[in-house]
Amino acid sequence: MKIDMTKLPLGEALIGFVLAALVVTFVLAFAIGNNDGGIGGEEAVVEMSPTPGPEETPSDGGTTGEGTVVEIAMVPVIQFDTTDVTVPAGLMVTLTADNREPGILHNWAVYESREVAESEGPSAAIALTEICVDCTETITFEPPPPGDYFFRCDVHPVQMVGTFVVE
Ligand SMILES: [Cu+2]
Repeated sequence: MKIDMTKLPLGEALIGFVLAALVVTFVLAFAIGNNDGGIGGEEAVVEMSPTPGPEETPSDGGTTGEGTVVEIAMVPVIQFDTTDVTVPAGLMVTLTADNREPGILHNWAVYESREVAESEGPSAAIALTEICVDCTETITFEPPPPGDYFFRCDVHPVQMVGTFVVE
């Protein structure tokens, strides 16, 4: 029993020594490794580059990727529902003229000016729809350079007039 009592602490002391040595070795190795890393290593820089994605389509009021959409109606009594049509320059215009006045011939025609319309008539129109009754006409045209223009119904050139603005 006495031998066992003395052996046990000795064994524990040995194990403790070995463990301590291992710990010291490990700590030293870790510290050296850390130093090596510190000397040779540089801070990792993660560059945030914008991810290339699908280009966003600019949204312009009243326009689509294909151009500008305009709707105008002829309504009782012998009038357009608006006297001002404004479109951006450089975009094709798709204009729909909706004749909602039963039994009455109308069209929509845009001219350089009222004077040109009155002196030269529909042959001088920059763009125009067919004269028709109870109908809807759609035309596509390239707008003239920025400026103020004149539109009318060729059948009712006094009552049905307005301003076409390209800006
Ligand atoms: Cu008319």
